Amino acid sequence: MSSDPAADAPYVREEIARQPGAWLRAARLAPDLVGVLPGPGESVAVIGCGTSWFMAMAYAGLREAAGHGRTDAFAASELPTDRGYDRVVAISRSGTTTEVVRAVTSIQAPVLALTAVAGTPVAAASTDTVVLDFADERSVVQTVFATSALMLLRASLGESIDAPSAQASEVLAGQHRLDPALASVEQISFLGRHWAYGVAQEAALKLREACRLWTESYPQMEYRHGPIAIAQPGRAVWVMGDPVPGLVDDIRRTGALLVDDRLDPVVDLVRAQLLAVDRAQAGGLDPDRPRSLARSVVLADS
Ligand code: F1P
Repeated sequence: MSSDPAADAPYVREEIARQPGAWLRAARLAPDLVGVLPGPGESVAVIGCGTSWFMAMAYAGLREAAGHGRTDAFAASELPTDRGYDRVVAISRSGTTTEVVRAVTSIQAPVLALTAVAGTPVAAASTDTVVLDFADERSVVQTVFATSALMLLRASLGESIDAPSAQASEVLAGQHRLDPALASVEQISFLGRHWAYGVAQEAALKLREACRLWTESYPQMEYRHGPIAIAQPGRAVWVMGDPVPGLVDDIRRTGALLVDDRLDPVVDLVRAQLLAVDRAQAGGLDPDRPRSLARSVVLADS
């Protein structure tokens, strides 16, 4: 151990804290990327793996809701190659993930790569590359790269990132505190609607990766179709974004702890990231190096 406590802090804590500034920086890139980022009316596929796939899902939901055109999100390994998309957006922090490399090399459409590292195999196989090097990370667990990529894409749809950035700064300054009981619940189900479902998936993944918590994630309206049977005292249900009518009452009846604070879903994700790191450290785990994970999954040729 070092005598400087900051030197022993996991990298991911500093990376989480960098998000409000990185989001603004990413958003400022959008106006100069017209013609590179998907334009209105284009039919678009967005791909990634793990965290990057969940950011793809969120962007796809937002872009369609904004009326910019058909936008489908796929795990990179599931991208159909015969649908005639006008453009593919590939999100990959490392730029080395095998499934993403395979997808971008097998598709005819122009590909925009959003990555943290220049000169990688994903960048080499793509038509255009935007490098968010200021959002690269040392932790295996992704936070600031993924959310900054999403904020760039949100900005490209005409959204201002000022409000979510300010709200995330409040979270990092200790406002919008979570119920302390979340430190010890044995299970959390994250619920989201439309684009927030992608964010809910990412929140659940963050807790699985960093602190090995049992988490699940569902579209809000799906939750009553089975998964609600899991809810009970000692477990939690976390609604990201605004809940649909009646859902909160149904959750309360289960006795599960309810989180329903109606923040911007990506800001709520910051709270989930912090909870994941807190729980990891409380449990003696290193949140930067989750069991069985690597910075990217690079597979042997098969
Ligand atoms: C994505 C990925 C995630 C995983 C972990 C490491 O890599 O493999 O699936 O959750 O955080 O990164 P990338 O293609 O974005 O580099």
